[in-house]
Amino acid sequence: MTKDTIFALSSGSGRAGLSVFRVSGSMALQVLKTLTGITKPKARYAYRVVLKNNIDKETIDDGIAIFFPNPKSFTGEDVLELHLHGSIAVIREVTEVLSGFIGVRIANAGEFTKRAFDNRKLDLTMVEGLADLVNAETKEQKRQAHKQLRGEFSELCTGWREILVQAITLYEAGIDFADEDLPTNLIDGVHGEIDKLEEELEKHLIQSEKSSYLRDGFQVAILGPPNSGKSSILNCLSKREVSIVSRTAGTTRDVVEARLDLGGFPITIADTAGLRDSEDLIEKEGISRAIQRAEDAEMRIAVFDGEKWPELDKKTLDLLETKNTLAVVNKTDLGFDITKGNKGLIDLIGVSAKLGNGIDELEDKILKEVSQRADVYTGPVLTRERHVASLRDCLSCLKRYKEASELELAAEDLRLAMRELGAITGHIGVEEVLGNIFGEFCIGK
Ligand SMILES: Nc1nc2c(ncn2[C@@H]2O[C@H](COP(=O)(O)OP(=O)(O)OP(=O)(O)O)[C@@H](O)[C@H]2O)c(=O)[nH]1
Ligand SMILES: [Mg+2]
Repeated sequence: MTKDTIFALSSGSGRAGLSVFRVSGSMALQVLKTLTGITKPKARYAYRVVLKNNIDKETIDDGIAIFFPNPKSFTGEDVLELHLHGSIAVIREVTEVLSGFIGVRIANAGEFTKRAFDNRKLDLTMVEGLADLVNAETKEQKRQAHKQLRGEFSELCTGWREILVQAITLYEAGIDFADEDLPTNLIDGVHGEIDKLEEELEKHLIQSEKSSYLRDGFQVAILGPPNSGKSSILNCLSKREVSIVSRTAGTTRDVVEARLDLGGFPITIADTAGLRDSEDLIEKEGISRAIQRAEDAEMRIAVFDGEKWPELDKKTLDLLETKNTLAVVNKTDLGFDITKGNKGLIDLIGVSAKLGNGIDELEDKILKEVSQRADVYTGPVLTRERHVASLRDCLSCLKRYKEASELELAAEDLRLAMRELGAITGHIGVEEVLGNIFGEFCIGK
């Protein structure tokens, strides 16, 4: 059974300078012929064309047509790209005309990429890299997505799998020639290789977990006494009025978040309820959420109230005992000297959320903390839970392998470990994960 030819608007919908339609499948050439009269297109050549309606020969639009003959195309099928004007009327008419061809229909979400996967143009990790690239908000996220799309993680998995394939081959030989003894030095050699592999997988899991903030955002929590200006600092950093600012102590109750891009890193900054002893149930809940958030965050900003200088709030001072906590005193515009009476807090920085003074320095300190961690690991990061789960399962198979009492059992554990690695790249049956992954794409991808 031949597959339907699919098409979609691959650029964003709505009014724009350009709209790009992509058509993939065996009818792509026929569509080109009918709408433009070009019968033998040069591969990947940009033709200036006038698109005419196949029924009344009225002009639909003019633009560029490029034909990518299979298998050298994104999907591995014949692909036609039409670059037209980005008007709503053009988009509507082209959609209508393309749907009118027999065997041509609108693509489902992620269907182009699914075909690329089916035709082995991309493996699963690359598909995920593509989804990440499309969704990347910051430079670092984009860099990581490019790596994955280029296949760096997939190569790593293939290398690991290769080690297991060789080990299994040796075991199979041992099982087939059970009458003769398998030389113990061969088995010892396999043990050694598996030990090394285990070590590498563990190292990769640990290093990669450290970098998970690339995907989820680096978490920073702002804490301090009521009225110290925590919400004002959040608004300054995010350059928006995200959080309510008022003279009333205890204004912020819930955790208020803003996402920023600092030097290419995604950062989530959380403003929290002021720390104090309170009898108010809602405020109490807010304070316990603040403390929870402080514990979960990778970095904390402890804000002291400059209005009370040099009195330093005890609860906020205690925070400084926790790792990665930056001490900040706000309201320097009130004109006090932060070098006096600061109780030996050398790393204290003064800011004024009101005037914006010192905010650059605060940003630099946050960025320094993030980039220090990013330098820890430059290899491909495990960007998905399923990668982590498969590597963990692979490791437990390898642990079982070492305890196996018989050759057959040991070989089976190696095979299961290999399956887990294969599941990451999609080289073995993983139907159930496919739906989830391709569902992340919108139509036209
Ligand atoms: N002079 C001066 N006043 C400031 C500064 N930053 C904030 N304020 C004032 O301090 C008061 C409290 O500011 P908020 O940002 O609401 O303080 P908060 O720490 O979020 O307070 P809670 O949410 O109640 O815990 C407001 O009246 C602000 O206008 C500053 O840099 N200088
Ligand atoms: Mg507040």
